[in-house]
Parts: sequence; C-alpha cells; structure tokens
Amino acid sequence: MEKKKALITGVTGQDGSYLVEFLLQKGYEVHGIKRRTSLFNTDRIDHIYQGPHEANRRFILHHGDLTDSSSLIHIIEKVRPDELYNLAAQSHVAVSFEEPEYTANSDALGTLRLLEAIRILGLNTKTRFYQASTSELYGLVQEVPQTERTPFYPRSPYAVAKLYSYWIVVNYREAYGMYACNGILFNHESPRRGETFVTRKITRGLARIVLGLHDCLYLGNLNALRDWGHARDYVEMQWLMLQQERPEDFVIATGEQHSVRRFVDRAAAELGVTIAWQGTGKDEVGIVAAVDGSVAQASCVPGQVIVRVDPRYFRPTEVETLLGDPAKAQEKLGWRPRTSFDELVAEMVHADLEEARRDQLCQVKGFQTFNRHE
Ligand code: NDP
Ligand code: GDR
Repeated sequence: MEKKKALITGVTGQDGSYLVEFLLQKGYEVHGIKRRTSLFNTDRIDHIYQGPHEANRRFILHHGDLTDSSSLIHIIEKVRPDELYNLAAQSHVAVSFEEPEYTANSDALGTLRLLEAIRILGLNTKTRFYQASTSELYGLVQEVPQTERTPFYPRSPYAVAKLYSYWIVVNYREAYGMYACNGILFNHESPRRGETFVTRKITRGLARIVLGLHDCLYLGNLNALRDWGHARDYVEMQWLMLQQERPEDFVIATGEQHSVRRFVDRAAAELGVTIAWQGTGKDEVGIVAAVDGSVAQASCVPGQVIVRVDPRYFRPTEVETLLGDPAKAQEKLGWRPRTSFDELVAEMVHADLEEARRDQLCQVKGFQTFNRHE
C-alpha cells in the first residue's frame, strides 16, 4: 500500500516538530513548508532532518510562505497530500499588536490561500485539512469553561485573524464539501516552546538565574490565567481529528487553570527556590524566601529580587482567563492529556537547566554564549 502523505506548514515551529515525529512514527511520508531565512532555523527538527541527497527520504522540506500563493500552489500540486496541517502563523499575541497587517496576511489570508489551492487543484475530495485554531478566539470570555459552542470575542489582531481562518474553514467545509476542521487548542507548551512565550521565558529565565547567568526575570500580567497542556499530547489530537468519518471542530484543553504567578512558583520550586510575592500590579516583585541547596546549586540568595513586573509586557487588550472543556474530544476521540501541569513545568525547567549548564560551561572556558531575554 502506498504511504500516506502529509504536508505541514509551520514545520519548524514547536507543534510542527512534534507532529513530524508523530507522523513519521505512524509511517507517513511527511512534507514540510519552511520559509526562507538568512540563517538555518531548523533547530527543532534537526534531529530528524533528512538531506536532499539521502535515499528513500520520508521527511522532505520545501521553501514556501503563507503570504505567497504561488509557492503554496506549486508545493500542494507536487505533493498532493492526503492530509494538510496548517500550523504556520505569526503566533505571538503581543507581536500581533506591533505587526497587525502582516499577522492578518499570514494568519487569516494564509489559510484562505491554502484552501483555495486545494480547490483550484481539484483536491477537495482527497486532501483533508487541519486548521490550528486557538482559545484566543474566546478572548473576553462569555462562558466558563469554554466549549465548541461558546461565543467568540477576540482581543488581539492575532485572534481576529484566527477568527477569519476559523470561519473560512467552516465555510469551505459547507460550501465545497471539503474535509476541513478546526482544532481549538488551548495553550500548549514544551521545552521546544519559543523563548518569548511566558512559560518558556519563565523556565529559561529562572534556570539561568539559579546558575548565576542572569539576575532578574521581567514579566507582564502575573494574574493571567491559562489552561496549559503539553504540545506532544496535543499534536496527537491534530492527527486524530483528520481520521474521523466526518470533519468536526474540537476544543483541546486540560480543563485545569493556573495563573502566570503560579507557573513561576512551580518552576522556582522545581529549582529548589521558594518565592515570596510583595506589592501589587506593576509594583509586584518576587523575592527569594528560601533556597533548598540539595535541589540545585542556586546562585541566588534569600532576599534577592528575582522577578519584577515590567508594564512593557502588558497588552493593549488582555485575555485574562481561559479554561477549556475538552469533553467532546474525550467522548468522540477518546482523548485525554497525558502530561500534568507539574510534569510539564518540571520537563521544561530541567531542559532549560541543562541548556543553562552548557552555557555556563562555555563561559567558564571563555566562549561567548547567547544571553538574550525578551
Ligand atoms: P510557533 O510560533 O512555534 O511556530 C509557527 C511556525 O509558523 C514556524 O514554523 C514559523 O516559521 C511558521 N511561520 C510563521 N509565519 C509564516 C509564514 N508567513 N509562512 C510560512 N511559515 C510561517 O507556533 P506553535 O508551534 O506554538 O503553534 C502552531 C500553530 O498553532 C500556530 O498557528 C499557532 O497560532 C497555533 N496555536 C498555538 C497554540 C500554542 O499554545 N502553542 C495554541 C493554539 C493555537 P519560522 O520558524 O520561520 O518562524
Ligand atoms: P498567549 O501566550 O498570549 O496565551 O498565546 P503567552 O505565553 O504569550 O502569554 C500568556 C499570558 O501570560 C501573560 N504574560 C506574559 N506573556 C509573555 N509572552 N511575556 C511576558 O513577559 C508575560 N508576562 C505575563 C500574557 O499577558 C498572557 O496573558 C499563546 C500563543 O501560543 C498563541 O499562538 C496561541 O493561540 C495561544 O497561546 C492559545
């Protein structure tokens, strides 16, 4: 039997990298769309990369961009995928306020370009389409917890662009009978998470602080509440959604909610540090209350301020609270998240601690290391 072919946009991103691993292990031939960059940016997929000269490749990269129809049409025509996963996006909510037009172009029109390419090429009945929809659609939440039926109220250019994509997917499903569906995924994280999303910023920042490579972590809204799961668990869902008899939209979430502050506490505890919080709002600080030297050789000392609020990270309109109800996915797809909140934080902290130790070693040996914090 011929191998199934999958095409993934956003293959160099967090989810893309886990999805490639998952599909390769399922026996797929996997094609990925990568945009042109001046430096290699394949860190997340280097361990599975197969060069153009390798025989019998099952993982193939193509240059393309969601803002460029011609590249998308050519790639889809060449690959003729059984499944297309649209994971590419300008995915940073705060950045979308700074680059609203580009965000709309890639995150809204990009989806339309892919759907149109499938239609123009007559692949409507062959290619199943997954759209990376988001809990950000709920924005100013109208109901707790949020389900597939909760009304949307997007609160950023990113969320508004993703709202367009959500509805264009529904429309192409209804208008052209395409197998197209939205996974409304709540926040999902991992050691591969981009460094400027809050969870990774926290685990990376704290790991470097305890090793003395950095002195203070600057954050925005500590009260924001999120439903955080593990990316590895969530990509399995993306695949499952395309294996059903009929295309449907699903909420994927853990059903558990924590604040950013709680995430900091949990990550610090994993490093043997207890934090005491003082002040409120933009004057709130996190101070080292105790250090358990048996957990990590912490360079920080009691009384040291290691977290400060910096209003530059506040958003013009914030999404204060998100909590998903994954009941439909549990009932229809038999899916349950495998990783608990504590396990997720621990995995991220230990991966960042290892990275920080490598940097520390390099510094001791006189080599320069990357020490950027945003
Ligand atoms: P990442 O930011 O890690 O990855 C985004 C990917 O999209 C990268 O490969 C990036 O390429 C690529 N990309 C960005 N713009 C373009 C473009 N114009 N053309 C082609 N490729 C582009 O995101 P995640 O992996 O975390 O998320 C995957 C998808 O799921 C995104 O659409 C995101 O909006 C959505 N989502 C994510 C959630 C989460 O919590 N992670 C929750 C809900 C939805 P490059 O590497 O070159 O930057
Ligand atoms: P989010 O993720 O906006 O939910 O979007 P992010 O981690 O950026 O923010 C989560 C919450 O933390 C607050 N916050 C900070 N955020 C960042 N990035 N940096 C900080 O210093 C900071 N301090 C506090 C934010 O204000 C926010 O409330 C992610 C992305 O992956 C989207 O693509 C995806 O659609 C949604 O999750 C679901």
